[in-house]
Amino acid sequence: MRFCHLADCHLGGWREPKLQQLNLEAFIYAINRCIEQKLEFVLIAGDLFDTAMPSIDILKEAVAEFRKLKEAKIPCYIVQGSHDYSLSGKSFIDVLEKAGLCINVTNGIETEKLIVYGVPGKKAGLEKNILTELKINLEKNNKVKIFLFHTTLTELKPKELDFIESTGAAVLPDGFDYYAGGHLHTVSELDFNGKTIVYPGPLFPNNIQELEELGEGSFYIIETGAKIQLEKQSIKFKQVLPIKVDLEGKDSKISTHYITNEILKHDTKDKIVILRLKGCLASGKTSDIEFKKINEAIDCFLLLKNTSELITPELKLEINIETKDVNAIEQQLIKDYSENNKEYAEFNGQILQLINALAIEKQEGETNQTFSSRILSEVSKIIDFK
Ligand SMILES: [Mn+2]
Repeated sequence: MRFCHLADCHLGGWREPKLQQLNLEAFIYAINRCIEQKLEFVLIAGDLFDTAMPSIDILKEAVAEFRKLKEAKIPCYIVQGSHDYSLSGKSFIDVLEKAGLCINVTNGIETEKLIVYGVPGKKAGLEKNILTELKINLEKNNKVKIFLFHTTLTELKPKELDFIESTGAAVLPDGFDYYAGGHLHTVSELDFNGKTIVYPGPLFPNNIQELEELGEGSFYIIETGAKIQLEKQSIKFKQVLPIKVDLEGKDSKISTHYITNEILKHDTKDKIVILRLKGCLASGKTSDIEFKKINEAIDCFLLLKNTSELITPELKLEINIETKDVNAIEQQLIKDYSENNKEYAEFNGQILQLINALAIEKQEGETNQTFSSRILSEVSKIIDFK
C-alpha cells in the first residue's frame, strides 16, 4: 500500500505575494504527485492552513486541490495543527470535512484495509496531556495502522529548540505501522523501539530562517509491506541565496550603494536572495538605506531583507537576557527600557498592555473604518486621549 504523508503546509502563511504563491504551488505539486502516482490516500499531520480562518483566496485554491483528490478517489485523512486549531471548533478544517473533502481522524476511523487514529496539535503544546493519557486498544488484524500526531518529540527536537515543551516518543501508543508527525519543521526519521516515526518537514519553508536552512519543502511517500519504505520527496522551485553584508562603521548614506555592489558580486538571477545586514552604522538610521533602489538594481526572483542584526548609533539597546522564553524576553526588554527612559514614566507602565491591544488583526471583510475604530477603542481603554 502506497500513501502520502505531508504536514505543515501553512497555506496563506507568507504575506509576501510571490512566496505565498510558491507555497500554494508546493501544495498543488504534492497533490498532483499523489494523483499521478495513484496513491491510496493522503495524510496531513496538521497545519494545513496558517490560521483557523484562512482568506477566501487561499481557501478557493486549497478547495480546488481537495476536489481533485476526491475526484481521483484518494481519501485525505487529517488532524488539525497548532495553527489551524481553534478551541471553539471554528476551524475551516471542519468545513472541508462537512463538504466531504477530508476526514478528521481525531476520534479514529476504520475502513476495510486501514485504521487511522490522530491527535491534533493545540496551542502551547497542550496535546501532551492527551497523548500521555491516550489508551487505544488495537485489534490484531491485517489492516494497515497509522497514527497521526502534531507535537514535538523530545528525541527529534533540534538543539536550538531546547526550551520548547516536548514529549518523549515513549508516549506514542503501541501497535501502529507508521507514526506520521507534524509540527516540527525539520525532516526526520526515527526508529523508536520498532516504531517508524517521520516528520516530513514543512511542505514549503515557512519563514526566512527555514528558507535559509532547509532551502526547499518536502513530503514523504510511504510504502508498506514486509518492510516499510520511506521516500522523501523534495519540492524546490527556486534556489535560495543568503548574502551577509557587514555595515560596521559605515555611514547610512553610502550604504545603499555599498549593499548593491556586494549583492552584484553574486549570480542572483531567478533566485530568492536573503540579505542579512549586520554591524553598527557610524551614523544615520536604518531607514536611510534605500531598499527600493537596491531592489531595482538587482536581477533576482525576490529580494528579502533582514536588518535585525543591524544597529544604529541612537538605538543601541544593551540586552542581557538569560531566558529564551519570548514572553520573558519581552518583559525584560520593557523593564530595561522603562528604567533607562524615566521621562516617559507615565506611559512605561502601559507598554505591555499596548502591545497586546495593538496586536489585533483586521478581520476578513472588515472595512478600514471599522478596523481603525476597533483599534482606537481598544487603545482608549489604556490611554486617555482627551
Ligand atoms: Mn507548523
